[in-house]
Amino acid sequence: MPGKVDSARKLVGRPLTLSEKILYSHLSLPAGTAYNRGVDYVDFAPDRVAMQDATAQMALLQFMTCGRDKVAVPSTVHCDHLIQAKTGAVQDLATALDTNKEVYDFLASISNKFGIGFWKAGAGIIHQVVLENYAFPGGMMIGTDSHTPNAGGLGMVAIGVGGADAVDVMAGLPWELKMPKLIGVKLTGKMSGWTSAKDVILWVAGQLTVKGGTGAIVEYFGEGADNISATGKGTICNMGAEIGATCSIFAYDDKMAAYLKSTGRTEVAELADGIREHLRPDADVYTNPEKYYDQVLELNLDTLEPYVNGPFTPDLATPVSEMKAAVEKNGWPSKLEVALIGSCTNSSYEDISRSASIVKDAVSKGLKANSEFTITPGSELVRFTIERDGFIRQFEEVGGVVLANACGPCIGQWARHIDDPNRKNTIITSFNRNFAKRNDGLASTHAFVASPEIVTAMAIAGTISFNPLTDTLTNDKGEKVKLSEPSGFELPPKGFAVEDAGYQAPAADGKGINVLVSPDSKRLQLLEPFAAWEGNDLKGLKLLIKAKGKCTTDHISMAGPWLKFRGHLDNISNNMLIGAINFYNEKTDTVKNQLTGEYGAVPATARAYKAAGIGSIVVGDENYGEGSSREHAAMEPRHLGVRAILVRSFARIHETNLKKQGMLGLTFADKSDYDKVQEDDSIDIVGLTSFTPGKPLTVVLNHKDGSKDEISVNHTYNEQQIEWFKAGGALNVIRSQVAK
Ligand code: MIC
Ligand code: SF4
Repeated sequence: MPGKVDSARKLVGRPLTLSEKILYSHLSLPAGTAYNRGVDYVDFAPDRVAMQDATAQMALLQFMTCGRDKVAVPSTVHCDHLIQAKTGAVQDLATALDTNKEVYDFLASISNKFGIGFWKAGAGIIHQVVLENYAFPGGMMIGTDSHTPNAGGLGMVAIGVGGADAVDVMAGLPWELKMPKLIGVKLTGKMSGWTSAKDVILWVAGQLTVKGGTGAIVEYFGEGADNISATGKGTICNMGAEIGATCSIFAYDDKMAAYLKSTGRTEVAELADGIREHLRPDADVYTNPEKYYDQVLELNLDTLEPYVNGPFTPDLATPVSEMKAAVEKNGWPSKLEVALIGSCTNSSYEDISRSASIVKDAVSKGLKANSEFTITPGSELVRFTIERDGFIRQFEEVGGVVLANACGPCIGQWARHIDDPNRKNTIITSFNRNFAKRNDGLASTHAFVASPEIVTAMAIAGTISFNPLTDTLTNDKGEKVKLSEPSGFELPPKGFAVEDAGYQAPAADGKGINVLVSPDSKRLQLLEPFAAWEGNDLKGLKLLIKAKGKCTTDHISMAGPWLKFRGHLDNISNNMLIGAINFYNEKTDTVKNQLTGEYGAVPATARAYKAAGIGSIVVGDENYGEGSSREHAAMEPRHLGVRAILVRSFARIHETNLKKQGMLGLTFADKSDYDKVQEDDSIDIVGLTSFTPGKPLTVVLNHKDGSKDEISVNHTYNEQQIEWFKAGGALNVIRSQVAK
C-alpha cells in the first residue's frame, strides 16, 4: 500500500484524504491520471466479498452461470436474514433450520463448491461477523447488503452493492464505481453521559437527510473520532447507509488496534501500526479540511445530546430533550409498546454492557421494564461473551427476551403479538431503518430509532416522551427515582469467548460437489438469461404505476414474509411494487390495467401486459429505490416486462442494480415533467439506436385524448453500461467474457 499511496499523491498532486489513499491503492489497473470525483467511472479490485443469505441466493444463482470453478477473491456467505423472531433464540433458530433447510443446503453446497466461507444460521449478522473476523484497515470490500459500510469502523472502504456487482468481483473482473465525492465530518470533544456513537449518526442523518450522502464517502476525522471505540465507529459507518452514502470511514487509531487485538488479530494490528501514516489522512487534511472535502460538517461531541429519529424515516432527528413536545405536537403515540436493542448496528460488547448497566441500576431502584423488551446479539461471539459476563441474566430479570443472533425484527422477520393491528402504536429500536411497515408489517406502527442506551431507558419508562437526563420515574415504593448514567466496557475485560462460532470452511477442491436445485422448488429457481435489446426504440409502453412520494426498496420488493422467495425470481415477483402508492388513487397495489380498464394488483397487471407482449414503464419520485441493496427490486420489474424506470432521482445502489439487469433507469431532465405523466399514457422511449454516454433520450407521453408531451430524460450510462443494456444485462456480457 505505501508505494501505491505515494504514487497516487504524485498523480493527484496534493496531500490525500484517507478514502483517496484506499481507493487509489485498489485500482484494478494503475491510474494514468487523477480521477474526477462524482464524474469518472473507475475500475476497482476489492479485496473481498461478503453476502448475506437473502441476497446471496440471487448473487450465487447468477455466479453459477458465469462459468468459473472458484471465486477470484476471498468471499463469505452469512445466514442471518431468514430467522424469524417469535419466542426466543433457541426455539426460533430450530424453526429456521427446519423451514429454511432447502435454502441453507443450497447456500452451504454452492459455497463449498466455489470456495466460499459459510457462516451457518445462528453465527450472527453479516456485518458483525465481518467486523470481528475480516475487516482490516486500508482494505476494500463489497457486500451484498447496504450496511456493508459497517466495516468502516475498522478503517476499511466497505461498500454495499447488488448481487450482480458481487458476481463481477467473484468472477475476477474489475468492479466499477463512480469516483465518490467526499464529505468530511470533523469531530471535536468527547462524548459522555447518555450520549453514544449512535447519536453522531442520528445527528448527521438529521443534517444531511436520506439523500444527502448520495455518491459520497463520509470520512470522520478529528480528535473526537479517535476517542470513539472501534465498534462505535462501526455503528456510525453502518447507519451512513441511511443518508445514501457510498460508505463511511474512520482513520486507523489505537481504538482499532485494541479491537483487532481483542478479536484475535494482533498480527493485523501490528502490520497496520507499521504503516499507520498511510491509514490516516495526510496532515494538511486535518488542518484545512475544506480544501479536500466537497462538504465539511463539524460536530462537538462535548455538547452532543442523544437523539431519537423517526417515525417512518431515519432522518427526522429530534433531540431527546425535545421529544415530549414533538410527541404532543405530531400526535405520535407516546406509550412505548416494544423496545428492541441489538442488530447489526448496535450489538457490540460496549452497547450491551452499557444497556445492561441501565437495567441493573433500574432494578436496584425498584423499577422494571414497562414495555416489551428484546435483545438481538449481533454474533455468537458477542452472545456467548455477554452470557458469560451475566448481562443476559440482567436483561431477563426485567422481562427482556433474547432473540437469535440474526436480523429478526429489523427486517420484518418478527411474529409480533399485538391485539389490534390497526391501532396506532409506537416501538423504538437501536436498529438503523424505520420505513413504514419495516419491522412488523403494520402501517400503524410508528418506529423510532435511537441508541441502545436510550431504547433501554425508554423500555423502563414505557414512554418515548421520557428524557433520562432530566426526568424521574416512580418506583414500586412510590418514590421518584432517576436513572444513573450508563457505564460499560468497550471490550470485555475477560476477553471474548465462544464455543462454536458457526463457521464452515469450503472444500479445497469443489469440482465434485453438486449444487442441487429441485425443478419444482418454491424457493429456488435457476435463472434464465434475460433477452437482449431488440435494437429499436421502445414504443407503446404502458404506464404500470406512477408511484407517489417515498418509494424505497421495501415498497418495491418487500422483505418480511417475502424473504423466503429471494431465490425464486418468479415467485418473489408477486411482491413487485405492492407497497408503492399509486399517484392517481393514493392506494397501494391498485393500478389501472389499460387493456381492460380495470384496477388490479401491480404484479398481476404487469403480468397481463407481459402476456400480451407489451412492455411497461414505472414512474417514480425522488430518491427512488433508497434503502436496501436487494437487486430483486430491479430483477422483478425486468422479469415482469417493465422496460424502464423513469424518476425524479435514484438512490445509488438501486440505479446500478437496474443497469446491471439491462433495464433503463432514467431521470426527468425537468423534474416538473413528472406531472405530465397521465394514468392512461402509452409511452415511447426515443433515441436508443444512438444511445450514448451523456446524451439525453426523449420520452413521448401519448395521452388518451390523442395529445402528446415530448420530454427530455437524462441517464448516467457509460459505454460499458450501454453494452449491458444492449446485451440484456451485465451477466450476459460476463458470461461471454469468462467463456473466452
Ligand atoms: C436491510 O437492512 O434492508 C437488508 C435486509 O439488510 C437489505 C438487504 C436485503 O434486502 O436483503 C440491505 O440493507 O441491503
Ligand atoms: Fe440485518 Fe437489519 Fe442489519 Fe439489514 S440492517 S443486515 S436487516 S440487522
